[in-house]
Amino acid sequence: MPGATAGRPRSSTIEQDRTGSRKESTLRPWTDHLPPGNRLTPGDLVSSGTLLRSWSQRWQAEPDARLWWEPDRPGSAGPGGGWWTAERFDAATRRAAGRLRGAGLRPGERVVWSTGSSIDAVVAHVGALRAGLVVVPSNTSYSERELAHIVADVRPSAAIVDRPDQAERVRRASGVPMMVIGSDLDLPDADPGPLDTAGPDDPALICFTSGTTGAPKGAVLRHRNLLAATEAVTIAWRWGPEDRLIHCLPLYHAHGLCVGVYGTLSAGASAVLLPGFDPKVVEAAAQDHHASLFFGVPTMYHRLASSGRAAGLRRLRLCVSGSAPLSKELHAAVSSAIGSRVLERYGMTETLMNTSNPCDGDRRPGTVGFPLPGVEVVVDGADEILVRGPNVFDGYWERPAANREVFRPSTDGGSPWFHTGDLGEDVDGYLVIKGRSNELIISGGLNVYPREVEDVLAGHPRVAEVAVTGTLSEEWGEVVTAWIVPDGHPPSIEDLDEFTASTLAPFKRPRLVRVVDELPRNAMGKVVYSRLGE
Ligand code: MCA
Ligand code: AMP
Repeated sequence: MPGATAGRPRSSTIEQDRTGSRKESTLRPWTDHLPPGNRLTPGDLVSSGTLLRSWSQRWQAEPDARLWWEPDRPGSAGPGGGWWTAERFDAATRRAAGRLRGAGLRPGERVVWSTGSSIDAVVAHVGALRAGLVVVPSNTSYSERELAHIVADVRPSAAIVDRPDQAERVRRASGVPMMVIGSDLDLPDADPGPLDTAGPDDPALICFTSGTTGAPKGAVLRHRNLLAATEAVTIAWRWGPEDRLIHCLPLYHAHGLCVGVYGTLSAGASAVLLPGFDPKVVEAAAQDHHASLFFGVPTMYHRLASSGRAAGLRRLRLCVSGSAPLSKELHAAVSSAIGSRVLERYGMTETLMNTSNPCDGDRRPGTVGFPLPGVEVVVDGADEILVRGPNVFDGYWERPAANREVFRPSTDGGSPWFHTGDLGEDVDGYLVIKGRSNELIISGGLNVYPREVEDVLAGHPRVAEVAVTGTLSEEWGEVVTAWIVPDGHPPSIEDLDEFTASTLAPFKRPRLVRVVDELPRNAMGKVVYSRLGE
């Protein structure tokens, strides 16, 4: 079982890299994240079995607890915005599970879930999990080509979407008749039967994440992975019932879903669920709702700082940044505006949260802290970050070759290590991310794989050769840049936008075009990315 770790945590782990060189991890031990006197063991992290079981017990015990607030949605058929109590959420998710079962969906079947941020969407998601379905979150901006890949790969029985154009796209992408359901689950009520029966080893989510081959792969996350990762962050960040999160991240990525939504429910806390990110709305919500937590990607912090609204987060207890590197300059600017140090952490779709700066203690800018409870992290002799623990997935959906590549046996007889592809350094017990072992571009917290964009652009009639890189940007971290050897008149950005409209999500489309006579290549004929622009 690749994801499991047993026994007491080690403060030091020795591991061998692929070339056989050995390296010792001296990162601070995960026990340093625990409150004084807490004697947690890795087994405790997963002792409640699944998130669903612990949530439903909590909802029954505290039915009046406030869970979610959402603004009034103009045009919504459902009840206006406001607070959702645990009792109401429990009942709504039961009803949702019943409707999905009544529609013929059975435990273990896959359901694509591609929605904006709303309570309806959260209810549909949790209802699907309660019915034992495997949810496949999918970015709402994916084109028909990107959706078709996911649909062909996981062969879902249904899709839950919240926009008519999205429904149309899913229908066309599937190529076969498939049930497409609105996120309000406007289906006949039915007896849900037994709920929350999924076990710790059952798959809960299949999250697509791009691979170096350009074809996104589905990371299968089991219920025990979700539970271990959620418990770890709630303990490390002292997340409790008094907390209130401003949630403005998309729901279809692990950051917004597995940290924002699951963490809120596990901590018995509450969240203000915003439909998107707008600095003015975030500032107002933080004040109006006496929020204590904010989670964002660096682009959000950049926009908060440059709009002068970061100070609106001053009353918050904790502001967390992740998904992409937070520069020391932005860290300093935001920390001074909010009056406390931003807490930076490091995660991945395949592993959920790996390391974090401490909630109590020294938060070091430019670092992502040290392993979260239950997680083991080492930097091997090739500087690659390796991870194992109960949070780590155990493979991509139907991709044995890729799984052999990313999981390597350990030399200590323990679980195999997951090779993250991230390069790191241990600086005085804190992990510093130095880059990637491949050419991944991170734009606004979203991953873009150059190969996928290159493959699409190569089909343009006036593109003879193309290479794609990221260009540094203060706001986005990196912006997608296409280096083009034209065949005739060079295509403009607008030409490329039009050309990629039905094939690439907007965040993957080039923002800059550089026209060149030739691409720098090595003796093998491979493009040397580092020499582009020389
Ligand atoms: C939107 N656009 C983007 C991006 N987002 N382009 C490049 N990179 C992006 N990330 C496009 C829009 O489609 C639009 O295109 C144009 O940029 C301007 O849109 P704008 O309104 O300014 O953008 P926005 O809608 O405000 O979005 C910016 C955002 C968003 C709020 C930063 O990208 C976002 O929510 N990012 C967070 C992503 C996230 O959750 N990542 C976690 C995955 P056009 O002009 O053509 O219409 S990583 C993860 O989950 C792991 C576990 C982890 O560690 O957290
Ligand atoms: P994803 O595959 O979308 O889950 O993105 C995960 C990747 O985001 C990681 O492999 C890292 O490269 C990057 N990442 C996440 N958090 C951080 C961080 N705090 N600093 C730098 N990179 C990060």
